[in-house]
Amino acid sequence: MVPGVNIVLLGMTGTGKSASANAILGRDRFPSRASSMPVTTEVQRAETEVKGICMQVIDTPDMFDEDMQPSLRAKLVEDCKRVCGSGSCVYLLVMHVSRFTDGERDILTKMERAFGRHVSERTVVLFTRGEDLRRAGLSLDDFLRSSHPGLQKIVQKCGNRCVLFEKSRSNQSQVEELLETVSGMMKRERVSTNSEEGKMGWWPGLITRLIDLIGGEPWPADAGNFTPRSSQMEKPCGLAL
Ligand SMILES: Nc1nc2c(ncn2[C@@H]2O[C@H](COP(=O)(O)OP(=O)(O)OP(=O)(O)O)[C@@H](O)[C@H]2O)c(=O)[nH]1
Ligand SMILES: [Mg+2]
Repeated sequence: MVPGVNIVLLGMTGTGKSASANAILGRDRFPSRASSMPVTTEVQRAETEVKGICMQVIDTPDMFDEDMQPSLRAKLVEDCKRVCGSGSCVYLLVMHVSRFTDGERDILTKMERAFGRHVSERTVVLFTRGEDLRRAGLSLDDFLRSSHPGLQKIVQKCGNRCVLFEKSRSNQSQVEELLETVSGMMKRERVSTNSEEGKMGWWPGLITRLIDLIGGEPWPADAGNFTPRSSQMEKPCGLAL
């Protein structure tokens, strides 16, 4: 197995981070439910493998909640970084299409504070509740064109990388779209000679493998259904490329 990439899900409570993480994993690994209180309270991780690439999916609580104690936020950010280890990270900013809230206006600034000023270059905006758009006869592009300027700014800053998830759609096809977006993002980063990890040497190798493996072959029928061996569950994906 080729060691791997960290997929970190971030966003406000109730946006569907855990549901989306489960869709990526192809199994109900993380609790996800309707609730007036935050459901996820700790950073949690699980692994999956797609075409030989180990992906560590990292689900997080809403760590950008204004009411959260700064010390707790700092702990969650540290937990997240520790779980990621030295592995490459892709961030999914999870938002739902039904509302753009005040707390989300400066979410990228908060993400930059927590994970570094280049975080938006590695972020894909993942919109949930795609069925709400479908029912209204709107495409994601239609939605974005008429969306709040603050949301448009976030999407632009993330290189216009967006995907739409919905509960009733096949996980496989939406996860495939997501991974295509991720591999496109990594491809662009490969041509950038300024990337910090590029200078470290392992990032280009991983990107090449991701592009070759994800982009080059048809999607396997069992994608997302990988059940990690217990030893793999214990240790985060390394980067011994
Ligand atoms: N209809 C619909 N419901 C969704 C979708 N995605 C998530 N949900 C629902 O939204 C609710 C909240 O989802 P969670 O995955 O628990 O949200 P979360 O972001 O992990 O929330 P916290 O753990 O509290 O931060 C659940 O009832 C999900 O089933 C979607 O695409 N469509
Ligand atoms: Mg959750």
